[in-house]
Amino acid sequence: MTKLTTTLFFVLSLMARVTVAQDARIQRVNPTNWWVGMKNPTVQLMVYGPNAGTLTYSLNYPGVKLAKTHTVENPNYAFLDLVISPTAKAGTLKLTGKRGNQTLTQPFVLKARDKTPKGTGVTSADFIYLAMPDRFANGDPANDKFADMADPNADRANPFYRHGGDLAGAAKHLDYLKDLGVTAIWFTPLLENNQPLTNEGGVMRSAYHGYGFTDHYTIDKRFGGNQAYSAFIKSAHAAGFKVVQDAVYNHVGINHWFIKDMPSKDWVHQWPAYTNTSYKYQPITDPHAAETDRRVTLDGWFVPFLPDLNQNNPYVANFLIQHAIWTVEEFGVDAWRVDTYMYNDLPFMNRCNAALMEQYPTIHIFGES
Ligand SMILES: [Ca+2]
Ligand SMILES: [Ca+2]
Repeated sequence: MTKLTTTLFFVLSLMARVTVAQDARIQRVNPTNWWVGMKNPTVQLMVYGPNAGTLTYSLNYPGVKLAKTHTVENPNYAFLDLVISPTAKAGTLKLTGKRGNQTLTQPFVLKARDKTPKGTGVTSADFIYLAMPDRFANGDPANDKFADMADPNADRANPFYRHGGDLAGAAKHLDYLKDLGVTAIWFTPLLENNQPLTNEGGVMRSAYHGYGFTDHYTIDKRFGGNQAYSAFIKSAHAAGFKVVQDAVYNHVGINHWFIKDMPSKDWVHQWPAYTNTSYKYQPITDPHAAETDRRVTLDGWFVPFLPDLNQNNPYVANFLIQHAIWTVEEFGVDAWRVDTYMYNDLPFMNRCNAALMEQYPTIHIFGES
């Protein structure tokens, strides 16, 4: 190439790159929907996509105000504070994002609250049956494994692999649970765990236990997805059962979509070198404990593939609290079991529990210790 054409080539490729960089897209909004008539009128939307944080947002919907847009380190995120007045009607609002001559619109659904009881609670009179859905009953062999998932395996002959159990299988065995005298069903987590096989204790194991969320708003398709959970809870309620959800605030799966492109470096607890939690409660309960020991217990990672969320980051805290409320409202969950309670930031837990109980005063929350 001549010098001139070489220069022209570089200028053109630079322009092409600049044009690409200017394009913004919205790929996700979390929560995926909200409701009118909630006790707390505000909801913070996490908007994600290439350069989604560089757009100027607005909306025009009666009774709903965009109070504030927050941007963070990563230009792919915007956090939008919506205030929903008690007079707002259910419907689909359109978020508009503008930058230069680019305009994007993103629908966001505000549902009406249905009248079915939610957060009714469990008591010591209940007989709670803990089931691991992957291992309980397989109602649909077609959803046992998917080639597009990070762990595409299912094999009942291998104790470390998924076995194909699902919500359809559990729904078919409500009579069995009834016969046992069970009154409430608690599943290990059902949220998507699109995690690869991981080395635990020298053995490659699947995430069939469910404690490594990779998308808070999706029930794993190997369990039947969101529709199967709604359907299961409807039939369980109709048969007189309560349903307890297993909540994990402390950590997520290393494959969580927001871990792959974090809003900010402090989204999770970072250490100069990998630091595991000590699994010791004494530094949390002992008023004379050393601060360094407290930090290791609280902020060390549960295992190398479950990053420890920083609940002191206000966007992380809002994300988790809103997800809890969304889950009870969306699915009609009765009670709430909190995983690894003591490894969470305890003032955060108090705020989170208070927010759930403000909306659902009869809900019961119990924690793992
Ligand atoms: Ca299955
Ligand atoms: Ca922690």
